[in-house]
Amino acid sequence: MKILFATNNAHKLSEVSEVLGDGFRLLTPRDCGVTEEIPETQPTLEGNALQKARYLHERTGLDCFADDTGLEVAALGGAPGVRSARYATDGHDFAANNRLLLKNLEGTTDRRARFRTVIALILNGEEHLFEGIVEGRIIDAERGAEGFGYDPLFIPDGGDKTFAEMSAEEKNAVSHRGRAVRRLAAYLHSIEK
Ligand code: ITT
Repeated sequence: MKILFATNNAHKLSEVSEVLGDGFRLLTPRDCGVTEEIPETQPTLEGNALQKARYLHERTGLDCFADDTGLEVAALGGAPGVRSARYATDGHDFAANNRLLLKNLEGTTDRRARFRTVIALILNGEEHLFEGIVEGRIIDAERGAEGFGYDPLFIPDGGDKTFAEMSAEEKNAVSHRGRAVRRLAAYLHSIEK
């Protein structure tokens, strides 16, 4: 099955294609001639995921899906949440975001946090949402070089490695995105029959 993934994030693309496996061929916006930044201006993950998927669907007419993800930190009232990409600056500056997160948590003993992914799928003109959550905690200094974004600061419950110390396979097995994508895949398989 051929399906368009509305992302400009290469890390996400490789995580998602690994979980979906050989049965799916993922197209990118660039493959379809869309090279501009896809707008994400909504106040919720659900709103942004739908906005990205609708934007591409309107331009290409193809079945497509988008993922919007946020890191929700308990002691910060759920921040950075939907603003995770632009926490410290207007761009996607992972290092600056991580520095700001550590600064805002200085002296805080409650380190609980979770990643939440919402996937919006538009298939045959109909919209569907899938969610994946992983609970964990924020450590006080970066560890590991794999993954992206806040991965070097996040340890999922039940282990002691950060996401950035895990292989892609290990991260996908427990991550927010892995969970959401397995739900998406189950749905796509169920309607293929
Ligand atoms: P697209 O919108 O093009 O898909 P993006 O990087 O803007 O890519 P999001 O808005 O979904 O993606 O993600 C917001 C930010 O959250 C992202 O820039 C990272 O800093 C962080 N993030 C998302 N998924 C993550 C993950 O699996 N591990 C660590 N950080 C992540």
